[in-house]
Amino acid sequence: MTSPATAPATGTGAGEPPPHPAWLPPEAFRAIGARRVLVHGDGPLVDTVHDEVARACARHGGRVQRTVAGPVDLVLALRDSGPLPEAVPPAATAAPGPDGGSPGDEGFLLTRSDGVTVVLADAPAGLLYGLFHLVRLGEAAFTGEQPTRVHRPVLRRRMLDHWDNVAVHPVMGQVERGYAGGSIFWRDGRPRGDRDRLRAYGRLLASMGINAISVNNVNVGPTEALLLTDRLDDVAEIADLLRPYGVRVHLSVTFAAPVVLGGLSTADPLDDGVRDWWESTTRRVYARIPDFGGYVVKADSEGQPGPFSYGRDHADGANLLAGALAPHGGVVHWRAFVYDHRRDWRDRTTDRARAAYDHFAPLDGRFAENVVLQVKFGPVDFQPREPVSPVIAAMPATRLAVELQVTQEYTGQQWHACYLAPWWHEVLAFRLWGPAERSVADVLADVLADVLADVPGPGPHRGGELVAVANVGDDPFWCGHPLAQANLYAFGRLAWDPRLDPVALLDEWIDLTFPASTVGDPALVRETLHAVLDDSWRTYERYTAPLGVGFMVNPAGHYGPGVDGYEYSRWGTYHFADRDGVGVDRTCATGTGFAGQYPPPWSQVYESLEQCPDELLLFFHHVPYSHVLHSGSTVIQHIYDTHFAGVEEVVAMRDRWSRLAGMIDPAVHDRVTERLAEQLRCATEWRDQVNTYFFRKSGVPDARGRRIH
Ligand code: GCV
Repeated sequence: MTSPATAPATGTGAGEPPPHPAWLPPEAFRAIGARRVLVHGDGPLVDTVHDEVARACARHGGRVQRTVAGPVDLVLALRDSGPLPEAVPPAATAAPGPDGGSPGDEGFLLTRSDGVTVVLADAPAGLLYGLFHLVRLGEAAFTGEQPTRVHRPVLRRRMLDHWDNVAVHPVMGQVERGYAGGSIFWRDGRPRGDRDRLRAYGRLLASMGINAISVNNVNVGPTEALLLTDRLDDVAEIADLLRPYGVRVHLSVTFAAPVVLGGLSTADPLDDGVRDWWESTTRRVYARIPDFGGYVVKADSEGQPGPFSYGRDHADGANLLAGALAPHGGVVHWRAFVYDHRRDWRDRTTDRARAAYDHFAPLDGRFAENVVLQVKFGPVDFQPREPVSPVIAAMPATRLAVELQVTQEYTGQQWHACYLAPWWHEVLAFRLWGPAERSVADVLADVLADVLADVPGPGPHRGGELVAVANVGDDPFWCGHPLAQANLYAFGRLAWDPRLDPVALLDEWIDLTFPASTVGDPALVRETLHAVLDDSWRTYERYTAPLGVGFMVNPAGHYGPGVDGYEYSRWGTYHFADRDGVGVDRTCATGTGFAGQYPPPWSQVYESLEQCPDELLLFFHHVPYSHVLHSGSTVIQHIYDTHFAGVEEVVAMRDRWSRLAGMIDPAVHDRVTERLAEQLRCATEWRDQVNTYFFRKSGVPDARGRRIH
């Protein structure tokens, strides 16, 4: 990509200073570490809880014990580890309140009475999540009497996918779409070997509730393919390091593995020899990694092999792998990102946005129980604005994972401050069958099926999960941009409960990352971080592609503007701007028919020029520049206004940030300052190229007479 020339050096491996603590600085543990704590229970995850508390107590003056000896302020206890210690007040074990129910295998009960705060869990992971919940609460966990509350994750699996390559890819490098240095797992074909960094990562994952990761790119090259067989030990080592944090490891595999690894002449999913190969290979994986999570597969997509080569469909393909994993409790994440990436741009009859629905909707009901169909949140490709994918509404009999992109491929590549949680919140809150019906979050929330029984909308659904492409690397700040840590944190928390509020999540992240006792003026720090981040996704949207049209990025890496960069390419992402107008006609009446893939009312809303929301207008319609938006502005004037406004907003972000000099860690301040300077340069370039392009196409001057080149 056109990476900014000022890219700072990033960490290079074992033996380096520890990375930035992100949202788990020692100070965030003060409230726990100052208490007398009892940790009750056994097993590796309980040991993790104990070690966390012990470290905090060593630093902040408290003490931790595993059997009762004297009074305690905090009990973290597994209920099935024999009789509860007497330190647990009787009220704490009474039936939970109205939001009750059992905590299950990942939840916990939290209560406080008689001056003792109690976390009770039925399984070790619940205790670990309970501990980090206390960290978030801080002193508030130790005040007053608190009635018993049950906390459980809404989604069962909460997963991050790493697009990390084991061997450096000649074009994509060590991490495909990675903007934070090298991989934390791999370097130059070998394991990176920084065990401390992986433990620190496991800790961050557990603290936000992530319980699954995949450790290699979905584009599986020859070296990466070997992780399934000859190099399984490398995967096992990662699994060993992350297990104490309740994180299960998954592997991206190539559908052609029976051929490229097994020496078979075919990978046909209906061939007996192929099935035997997957079964025996998978048995060996579980013999080595008993809690292995499963496979992630990108098939028949962007050059990856798949069942189409054998005249089979994607249910045949996914069920083959699911069958091999089922006896061991594993799952296959089968990606719905299937489209023709060798299109002729002259052909106006086909539409990339249609592809996932066309391929997968007819297969609903045919996928095995342990197949999770992983669907990108939008129909095209992680743009800053797209409609929600219609596939999510079309497959009630299929378990779904909605895939988000935390790595900022199309949202400023961690050079731009762009807090994405408000965007994800819009996606998750989108009501698939209309304003009174179920949202995307509802569809995914199978553990709440009982609660949702009286929520209107088609169903029942099989439920699902949230998955995202990770944004971390071996950068000292994990994410390149220190403020991009907020995206990682917010994703994890939304995966725990997709209904959480993005502004509240930002507050949580601020409280943990910038504890009040460690910064100059806590109120100013909070206010500034909100001023910089709250609206930053919309700011990014304003200075880049307008009104949902998408893909005006530089094709050489997707950073910075390239208005016609994809216009005459094979990738199927066009805006069709000419002298009269711009946008893609995806209506049923005169266009590609994509609007018809939605259930009503959205099919009618998107079909209708009058009803289509402004922010998606050019995704669904080709309109003249003089078309008047709901906002009252014309399309051309909207383009000019938003691009000028977007740059002004970045100037304001930069100025606000400068006031924090001397108030926070100077290394963080400097890094963000540097990145905001680059963001301003790049936003200005976006503004000038987009405005100039449309001025030259349309010949319409800016009504406010500002400078357009
Ligand atoms: C891993 C986009 C990205 C690719 C990525 C692909 C995917 O096309 O640009 O780098 O490949 O999505 O999600 O599989």
